[in-house]
This record gives sequence, C-alpha cells and structure tokens, in this order.
Amino acid sequence: FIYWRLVLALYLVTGGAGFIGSHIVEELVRRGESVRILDNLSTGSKANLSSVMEKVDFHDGDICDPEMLREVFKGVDYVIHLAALSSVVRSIEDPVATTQVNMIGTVQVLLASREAHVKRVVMAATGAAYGDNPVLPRVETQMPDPLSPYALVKLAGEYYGKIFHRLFGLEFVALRFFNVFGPRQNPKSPYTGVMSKFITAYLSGKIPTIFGDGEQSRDFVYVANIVNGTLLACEKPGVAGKVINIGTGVGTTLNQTIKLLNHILGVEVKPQHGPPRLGDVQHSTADISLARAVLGYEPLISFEEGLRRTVAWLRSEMA
Ligand code: UD2
Repeated sequence: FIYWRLVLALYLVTGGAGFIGSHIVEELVRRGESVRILDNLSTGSKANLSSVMEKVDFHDGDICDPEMLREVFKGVDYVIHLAALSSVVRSIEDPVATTQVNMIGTVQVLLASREAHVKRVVMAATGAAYGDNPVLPRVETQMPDPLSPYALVKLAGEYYGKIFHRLFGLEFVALRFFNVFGPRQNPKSPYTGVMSKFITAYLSGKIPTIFGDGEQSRDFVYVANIVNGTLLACEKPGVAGKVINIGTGVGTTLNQTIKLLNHILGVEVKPQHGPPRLGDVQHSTADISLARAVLGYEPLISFEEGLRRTVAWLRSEMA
C-alpha cells in the first residue's frame, strides 16, 4: 500500500521554477514523487530546473487563468502553492498587480484545488504578516499587523484558505516563511532578498547598502529548511486549517550579518547606509514551537552554513 501511495501521489508546485519552488521540486524528484509544475516564468526560469526538467511535467501558465488551472489540476494530490509576486517593495510600487497575483491568484488555486479534490494545499505565507507587533518572537496567536500590500494580501490568502477549509473541507496549511535565502535567489532581480544583494556586492567588489541603521533584525532561514518544513506540512496528519511559522527562531541584525560575511570572506568591508526603506518591519524572529510540535520541523542548516553555501553558489554563477 505504501508503495502505491508513493508511486501514485502527484504534487503540483505553483511557482516551481522559482527560487524556493525549484528546491522543493528537486527534493520531490529525489524522493521519487511525481511532480507537475505550473509557472509563468515571470520571475522563475527553466534554468532553475535544469537538473530535473526531464523528470517533471512542466506547464507554462498563469495562476490567474481558471480554464488552464482546471486542466493542470486534474489528478493532483498535493498542491504546494508558491507562485506569487514576493516583494514588499514591488507591492508598494504596484499594489494592484500584487493583489491580482497573490490574492486573486490564490483564490483561483483554491477553487481549482477544490474542484480537483486535491488532498491538501500548502501555501507560502509570510512572516511579514506580523508587522511591527512589539511581541518577539512572533507566535501564530499574535494579532497580525500587515504594513505593506504584500503582507496584507498574503494574509488574505491565508484567510481564504482557512475559509475554504471550513466551508468545503479542503485541507489547507499556510506556512509563514520568514526571510528565506540561498542559491537561485535571483541576484539580478531588483526585488531580490538582502542576502543575495549583499553577497553579490561583496563578490563584485562593491559596497553593500544598508537601508537605515542596520539594527533591524530578520530570521534568515536557509532554503533547505523551508523545503523540509513544506514537505512535512504536506505529509503530517492533523494540521489542516493551521497557520505555522517556518524560520529558525534566531534573529540577526543586518549589522551582525555584515560582520559574519566579513568573517566568512576574510575581508573588512564597511557598508554604506541609505534611508530606511518604506514599509519595512523593524524586527522579525519566528517562534517555531508550533512547527516543532505539529510538523516535527527542525531547522537543520544554520544561518552561517547557509551563507557559506550561498556564497559558493553566487561565486560559481558569477564566474
Ligand atoms: C519580507 C518578509 C519575508 C518574505 C519577503 C519576500 C518581513 C519581516 N519579511 O522580507 O518573510 O516574505 O518579504 O520578499 O517582512 N535591505 C538593505 N539593503 C538592501 C536590501 C534590503 O538594507 O540592499 C534591508 C531591508 O530594508 C530590510 C532587510 O534588509 O530591512 C530585509 O529586506 P528583504 O527585502 O531581504 O526582505 P523583507 O524583510 O522585506
């Protein structure tokens, strides 16, 4: 029976050609699962999937297209929904596009999942949902306080999923990812994460820019930990309807990050400072007790080890 379950489970990864998605797809393929990918290649790329392309069923399409979704969702067991415009800055520049993709797109994914009778939808939500709530670390029972359109519509997606769970019994789990970094976080995108920007600056002999005084903190979580947490959320029984933080439980300021990069790269770079960024959260650290308790999740790769791997990857990309 277990053999047949393994053979027959079909995973659909929306945004599977993106930074996080491509790592999840690689791990699913490594485990021998069947994988379908839906990605419109707006921020992702086929190059991210070069090691697995022959083993997956790739569909170039948009989550806002319900006709296409209906076809692509046929026969799917698990949906890992990552397709999104994932940038605070971009959402402030164009809140309509972010709302269209992250909220309406999520509703379309939920409708298609319900129609296809999928077993469970696991969605990438965000630690940005907590905003500047003064209580640290962030616990899921805290009142959300979104400070940007990005945080707001990701939160709306969570609530939509919970509502579909209550109304229609669709199993749904929202994972609040904290600040994910690692290989394939596109260094060329203006909306990329700070670690990708900092390391690219270091490796090309430029000075990294800190927005503000650098005392803002983030829970930087290496992408392999996110893969682990996401797949646990697909497998574990009894978690439907839950919202769960996925981070490391450790906060690091940007100033500390610069010190660590200086140490890893054996240099003494002094960053330059710019004005604080609009819509920025000051502090963000995840309480991961719930993930530990209900998923058996544990962050296995440390921040420093993750940074070393990311440096190695960016070096090879830039060579
Ligand atoms: C938010 C979410 C994160 C994820 C992400 C998706 C929070 C706490 N986190 O990340 O969970 O959903 O959005 O994109 O809201 N910075 C610099 N210099 C640079 C670039 C950034 O100082 O060159 C600062 C930036 O002002 C911020 C910090 O670095 O204080 C992290 O910025 P980010 O864009 O990497 O991620 P963030 O926190 O918006």
